[in-house]
Amino acid sequence: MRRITSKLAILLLALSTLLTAIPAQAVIHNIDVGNFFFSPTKTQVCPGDTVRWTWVGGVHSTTSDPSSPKTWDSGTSGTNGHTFELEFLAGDGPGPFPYHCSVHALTMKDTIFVAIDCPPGFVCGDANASAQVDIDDVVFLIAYIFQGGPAPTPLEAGDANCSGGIDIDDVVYLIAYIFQGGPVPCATC
Ligand SMILES: [Ca+2]
Ligand SMILES: [Ca+2]
Ligand SMILES: [Cu+2]
Repeated sequence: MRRITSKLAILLLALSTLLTAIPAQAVIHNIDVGNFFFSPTKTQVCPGDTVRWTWVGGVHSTTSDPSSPKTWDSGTSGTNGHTFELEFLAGDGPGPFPYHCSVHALTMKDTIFVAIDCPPGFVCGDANASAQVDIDDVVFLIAYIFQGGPAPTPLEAGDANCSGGIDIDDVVYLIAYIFQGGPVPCATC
């Protein structure tokens, strides 16, 4: 058992400046864009997932409808293999997200849906389930990792850097986020 000292905290602060963010492991949903279709249609995503459109023939765009709660526009492209990626986040809401091709607005239409069976929502990094991420979560995680304290609920909430496990890196990540303007804990962990 290790006792946490202020010296360790200072070391963590120093270490955290050397680390770069580990991006979330997102599911990528591929949609082909061609004459004159999006395929497949009605893709279902969970928060944190990315949709990647790939141009397979013709001049097209992927452009959100005015009624979509999330706004995007790839611009038109006629290059085979061209891609446009868009991440859907919890903050985008439950959708649906209708979109179209700006060149063929009447014939090329599709809608992205948020799946109903996504994992239950929680705040990543909110290890103590207080609904906010702050120094208390750092203390909670250190107690869990080093001192046999209670586990985060759900466990994934403590995986601030979305590495798939909980360790000192998550403490470093949280400290960087809270005190140093580091990246936010991943949207889905
Ligand atoms: Ca908290
Ligand atoms: Ca982790
Ligand atoms: Cu088109």
